[in-house]
Amino acid sequence: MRRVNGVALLSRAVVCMGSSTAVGGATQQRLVQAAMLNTCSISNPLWFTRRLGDHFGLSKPSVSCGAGGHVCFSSNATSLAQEVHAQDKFLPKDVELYQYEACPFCNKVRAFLDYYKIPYKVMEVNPISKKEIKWSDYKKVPILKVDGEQMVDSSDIIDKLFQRINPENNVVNGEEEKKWRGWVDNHLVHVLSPNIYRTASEALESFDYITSHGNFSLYERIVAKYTGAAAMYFVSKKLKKKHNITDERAALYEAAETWVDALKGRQFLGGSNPNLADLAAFGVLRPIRHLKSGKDMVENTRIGEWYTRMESSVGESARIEA
Ligand SMILES: N[C@@H](CCC(=O)N[C@@H](CS)C(=O)NCC(=O)O)C(=O)O
Repeated sequence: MRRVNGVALLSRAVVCMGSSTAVGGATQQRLVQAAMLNTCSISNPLWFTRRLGDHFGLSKPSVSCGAGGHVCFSSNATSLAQEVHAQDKFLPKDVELYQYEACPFCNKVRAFLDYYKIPYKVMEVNPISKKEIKWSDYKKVPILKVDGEQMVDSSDIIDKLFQRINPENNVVNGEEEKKWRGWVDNHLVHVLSPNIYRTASEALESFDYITSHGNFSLYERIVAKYTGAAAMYFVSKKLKKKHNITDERAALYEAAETWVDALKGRQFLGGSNPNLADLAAFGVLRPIRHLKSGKDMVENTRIGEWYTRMESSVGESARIEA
């Protein structure tokens, strides 16, 4: 039977539905290191789960990921309205996004590119071999190549692109926008994994989505779907504790309501048009929107109207054929 590096597969597959930050940084590093040392038959989900369990110690530090901009901005600049049409200032010839389809950080970058109508090619990375990003020293996704220049880390990528679209502005974020971009990376993303792997059927649904949208071989797809779902069902319970979540759905609903409250009756956090925080929140929620957790969230909270406004504001994908 073909043997694959199971921990690597799973750690990479799961990261993209919100776990990367939850199990990120040092812990993820350990997973990958462990993966390099251990190979196993991934036809053995119990082994798989146990190995994962070994590496998900609750005492391990949570690592925040890519909290947004470091630069200050005037409050007027929080609305992106005028900039949507400002692309005559930024006309890259070739934009390539190396990504996992279901990765929340990649989806943040996609939401930005779509909103700004910046045509981009998608290079779907195989989470097991990662051969598509062998050329890079950076081993995570997203990676954006803009006319040959490598950009990494979703928030940094967005800051850089935003600066290029608005070269005359030497400031990027208003305080409110910055705060909520941080909230997306440091809170909202952590609430997603316990929800999408909450029950066995939801874990299967999520892995069906991950494996059918990702760059997996047929064999990898089948094995990852079932072993991944089983393992993540258990791992998500640990993640819940780690992030002090008692009721994952309640936490998701609360996050959605918190977001709606932050809008303070405005169409978007940016006012009449989305700002970078709107795009970030929309980006990370987009992959779960049509899973059971996303449907529940829309049915049970007030977030649906904002989400629908975001869908029409972001519009069609700017993705072009690679
Ligand atoms: N702070 C980074 C986090 C990126 C990240 O953790 N990406 C995950 C996928 S969602 C990853 O590539 N993990 C490493 C792996 O798959 O091996 C960002 O915002 O871009």
